[in-house]
Parts: sequence; C-alpha cells; structure tokens
Amino acid sequence: MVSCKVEVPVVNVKSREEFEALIYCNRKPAVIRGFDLGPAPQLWTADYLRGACGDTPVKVHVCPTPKMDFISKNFAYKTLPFNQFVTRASKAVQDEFFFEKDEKYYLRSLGNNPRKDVADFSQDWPQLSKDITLPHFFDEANYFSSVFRVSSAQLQLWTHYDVMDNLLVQVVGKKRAVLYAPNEVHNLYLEGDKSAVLDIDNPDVDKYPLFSQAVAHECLLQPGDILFIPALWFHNITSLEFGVAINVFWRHLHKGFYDTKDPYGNKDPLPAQRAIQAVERALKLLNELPDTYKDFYARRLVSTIESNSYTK
Ligand SMILES: O=C(O)CCC(=O)C(=O)O
Repeated sequence: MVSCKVEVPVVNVKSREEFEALIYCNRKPAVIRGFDLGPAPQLWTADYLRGACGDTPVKVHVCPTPKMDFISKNFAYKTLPFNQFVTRASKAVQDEFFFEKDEKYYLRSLGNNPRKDVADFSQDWPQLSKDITLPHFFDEANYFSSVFRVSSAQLQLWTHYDVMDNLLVQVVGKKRAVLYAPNEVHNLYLEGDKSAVLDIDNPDVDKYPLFSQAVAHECLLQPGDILFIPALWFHNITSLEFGVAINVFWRHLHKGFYDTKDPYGNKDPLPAQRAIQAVERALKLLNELPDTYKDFYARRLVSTIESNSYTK
C-alpha cells in the first residue's frame, strides 16, 4: 500500500473573524500566511537572541541523533546559558558537546515553577515578547499557554497529539510539519500520546504494517507562517533550519474537562483519562483467565467498542 499525502491548505488570514470563518469552523490544519507578527521574523537572528536574553540558564533537550524519541528517551536534559545554547543550536558541528559533534538541541520553554506553572511567553521572555504580536484568535478566558521553542536544524520531534487547540507561530527558519487526523489513531501505534513510528518517511513495515494507511497532511512552514493544529491532530515536526517558534494553546472544551495538574497541557481530558484507566483495569482482569478465554473476551471488548456509534 502506497501512503497517501494531502497538502495542508495555505490561507490568507489577518483577523480572528477571518480565522473563525475560513479555518476554525473546519477543525482541520491550515497554514495562515499574511498575519502581521511584527518585527520578530526579521529581527531574531542568533546574534540578536543572544544579546537580548544573555546567559539566563535554560534546560534543553540534547539528542545525539536528529530523530528525538520520547519513548526510548534517546536524549538528555542539560542546562546551558541561553546565549551558549543559541550558539550551539544555530550551528551543525560543535566545538564543545555532550555526546556527538553533530548533536541536536531543543528548547521547549517551561513556566517559572515547571511542576506547577504553564509557560507564558510574554511573562517569561519579556526581552523578546515586545518584538512580536501573537495571534489570539480565541476568547482570552480560554487561553492556556504560550511556549517558546528553539531548535537545531534537522531536529525531528516525535509524532504526538495535544489535547488543546494550538497555533504554531514559526518565527525563524523553515519547518516541515506532517499531521495525521485523530481518526488515524489505529494506524499510528500509539504509546500514550506518542506514536512508536519514529521514521515516518521510511517506516519499518514489518513492525508497523498499518502505518502506510495513515493519510499524511503535510506542509512546509516559512518564517512568519502560523500553523493551526487542532486538538487531537497528531503532528511530527522537523526543523529544516535553525528555528524559533512560539505556540499558543487554548481550551476548546469546557474548563471542567481539563486536568488542573497539567503544566504541559497534554493530559487527556478527565473523562478520557478515566475511560483509559477502566480499559487498563479490564485488561488486567482478563489476564486472570487462560489464554483462549483472554483472547475471546479481548476480541469481544474490541467488537463492543467497534460497534459503538462513536467509532462509526
Ligand atoms: O515546532 C515545534 O518545535 C514543535 C511544535 C509542537 O510540537 C506543537 O506545536 O505541539
């Protein structure tokens, strides 16, 4: 089976009203082009970033290979002064390194107290936030977080979903984004919120035979572009160049559905968490039975779920 690709549409949007009418109502990814972000895309060179933020310590992911994997955790967290981190992330070969000369670096900003606080770009990075107008195409009461991301060229972030709507504002550098619709979940070999298929362009077909059936929605983000990633859409992101981005997350569901202890904003809605736990308990119970019974009742459960109207 040859995998199928769809291009993510590029839409000219300048206001919340246009976003709602042309994009949000479809609940599908779209690239927004033409929104005025202010001077940041021109201003934020590596030099400027170093000068503006100095040696503030930042905790970053350091990965010996370009494909960063949260399942096998093939990276380490290291703390570096921001200016040194930017120097390393903006070049391909390092003089000083942790693992390999061509290791990759990635910053995903956290709140002041990473266990409790969510990332808020304008509060946490005031030296930079004056340079950019972020799109707030939603009611302020639903705002959740804004995350600052800086990446080495070639770094590829594992395929995952988030539970909130998200505008990924690509400020510096080109980026490739590949997205899969929520109803592809059975083709993606999930472990939690992450797909086990790391190499999406050259997947191991023996291990992941269904993966090629997943329709990939693909786009190439230019500096200044904004990608709308609806909640539950899987995304795999590759920085093609040294990249700086900010994403803005907001709640799409009623506040009461979200886990209040979730500084990253990626915990499943509370009813879904309970449903997942109930299935895990059911599987443990089936383990008490001999294999043939276990197999029969597991299939019966699958057939109950499949015959349920939700999955139609
Ligand atoms: O662009 C990136 O570095 C990652 C974006 C991402 O994973 C997200 O928006 O959830």
